[in-house]
Amino acid sequence: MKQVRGLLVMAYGTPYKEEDIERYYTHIRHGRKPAQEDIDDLAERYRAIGGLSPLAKMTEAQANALCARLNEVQDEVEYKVFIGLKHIEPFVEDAVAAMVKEGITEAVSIVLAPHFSTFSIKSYNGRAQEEAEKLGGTLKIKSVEAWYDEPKFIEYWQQAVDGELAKMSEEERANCCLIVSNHSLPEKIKLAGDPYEDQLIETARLIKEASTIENIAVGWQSEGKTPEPWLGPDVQDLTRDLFNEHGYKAFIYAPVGFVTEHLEVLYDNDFECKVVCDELGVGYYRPAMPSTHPLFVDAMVDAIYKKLV
Ligand code: FEC
Repeated sequence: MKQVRGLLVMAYGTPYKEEDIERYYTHIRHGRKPAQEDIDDLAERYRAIGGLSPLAKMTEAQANALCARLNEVQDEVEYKVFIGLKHIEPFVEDAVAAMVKEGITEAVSIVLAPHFSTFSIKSYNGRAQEEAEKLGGTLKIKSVEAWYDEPKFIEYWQQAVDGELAKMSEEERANCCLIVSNHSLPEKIKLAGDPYEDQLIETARLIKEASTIENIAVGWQSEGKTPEPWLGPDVQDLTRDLFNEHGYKAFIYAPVGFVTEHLEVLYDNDFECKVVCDELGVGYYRPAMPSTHPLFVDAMVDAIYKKLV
């Protein structure tokens, strides 16, 4: 019988039903209940994208696709998948406990977010390692830290961007700009030398190099509702500034820090950025997110393999 290796797939998590919104948001705010106005605003955004986010279903589909592919490309070990979420059950700690309970001693973990930050990937990986230690240290987890430059990840986005260019009129194609973005984080991460911003810039550079797009800009989106300064420029302001400066006729949005359609893409891009484009009278284009595309799944397989050797 083959040895079982745990595959811990970690992701943000989303409310499963409307009543979960308050506790989910409270967890995001480290246990402090947000103002009722902010909870209502979030509930309204979920309603605007059809009630709830497709994220739960997609995280499961991505984790299963990754596990199936890992079992297809090798036959030394059998991968068994465990999903661990940041802000709702099954939490990262639940997934680690389930692996220990099954007697698994070796695992590899990956976060469904390509760019490293102390606020994101480091915190997921830290929680997983801490729980494994707390449960006796029998489970050893090798954690992938970042995969923003994986060649197949870039190839996915290159094809996606070129696919949008092909849909444009001649006039739009000659006057368009690609906005590559990630979730904003508080600006203070830069003080501690966090590589998050540089990694996004590098993803954007690699996409530009691989695709036929000529104009490209880097922006931030989905910033939190807290008073501290967040990384900018925000994608909506950036759209207006680029339009005013260059008179672009169309924008392609590539929110490469995310890996599937969910609230931050369906609302912050497809609604908020589209409103700006409509106001300016320019074309709005947003390619499909990677989700379970074979190139994307293989990019994660490659990142895992690099961690294991
Ligand atoms: O579809 C869904 O239901 C959930 C989509 C979702 C993803 C996601 C990814 C990231 N976040 C990151 C950082 C922060 C920080 C704050 C924060 C707040 C929220 C709120 C919602 C939310 N995030 Fe998120 N994030 C998603 C959803 N995020 C909802 C709360 C309301 C709001 O602000 O809109 C804290 C702000 C605060 O204190 O209020 C910080 C980062 C990522 C990408 C990496 C990852 O996926 O882990 C970084 C998906």
